[in-house]
Amino acid sequence: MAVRTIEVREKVMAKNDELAGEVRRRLGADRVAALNLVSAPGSGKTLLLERTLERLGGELRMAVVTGDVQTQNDADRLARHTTNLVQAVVTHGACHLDARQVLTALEAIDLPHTDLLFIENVGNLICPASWDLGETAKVAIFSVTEGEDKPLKYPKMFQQSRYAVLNKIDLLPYLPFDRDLAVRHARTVNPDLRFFFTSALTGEGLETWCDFLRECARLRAAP
Ligand SMILES: Nc1nc2c(ncn2[C@@H]2O[C@H](COP(=O)(O)OP(=O)(O)OP(=O)(O)O)[C@@H](O)[C@H]2O)c(=O)[nH]1
Ligand SMILES: [Mg+2]
Repeated sequence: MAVRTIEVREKVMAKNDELAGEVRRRLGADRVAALNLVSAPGSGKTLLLERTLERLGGELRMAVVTGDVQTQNDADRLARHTTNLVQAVVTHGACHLDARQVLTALEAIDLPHTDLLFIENVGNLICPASWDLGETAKVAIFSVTEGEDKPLKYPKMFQQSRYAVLNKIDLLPYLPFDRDLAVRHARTVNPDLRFFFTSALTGEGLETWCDFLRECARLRAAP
């Protein structure tokens, strides 16, 4: 019985990888850089994207796919900041997006006229790490209210990500959170992680984040 379960999972993952390859091919054909934002619930993915759309909307052509277990609240929030279509995927209980959902969402996006695609994954520190969506890179977001140990407790998320955003730094004066220790923990599991430090609330650090996105759009890749 156990062996059969593993076979099923392998088949599902193999199919997902095939579809992720197709997503990657389509994004590559139109030279669109795609960032898959992964994090625990509530670390600030949507607010960071809202601020990003506000700041870069006049400059870059950005599209968004958001995944939620239930409701399309995030898509509604994001749609207020862009005239581009925001694609909502409601997973009805699934704890991550999969490549088929992204491939379907791409059908409605004007890829030849898009520089950057953001995928806001379902808030979960475990499942999204295992699913390739055909993205250019994963960005792990964690916030100072979550504790410095999260990279050690959920290493796969940080190993699979090329970038990390430490968000809610406006709260640092009020919390016993050691920022250097958090970075050290993250680099223990992935020494190549490139870090951004942001407050999506106050705007601190967002210029560096936006410069990075400008570079992604210019290269049509993740630097
Ligand atoms: N103080 C502070 N609060 C923030 C910051 N970023 C987000 N928040 C707040 O944190 C809460 C969660 O933010 P969201 O943007 O909804 O987080 P999320 O990661 O998209 O959440 P899910 O999609 O549910 O996983 C909201 O109340 C935000 O206003 C920040 O930089 N500083
Ligand atoms: Mg969200």
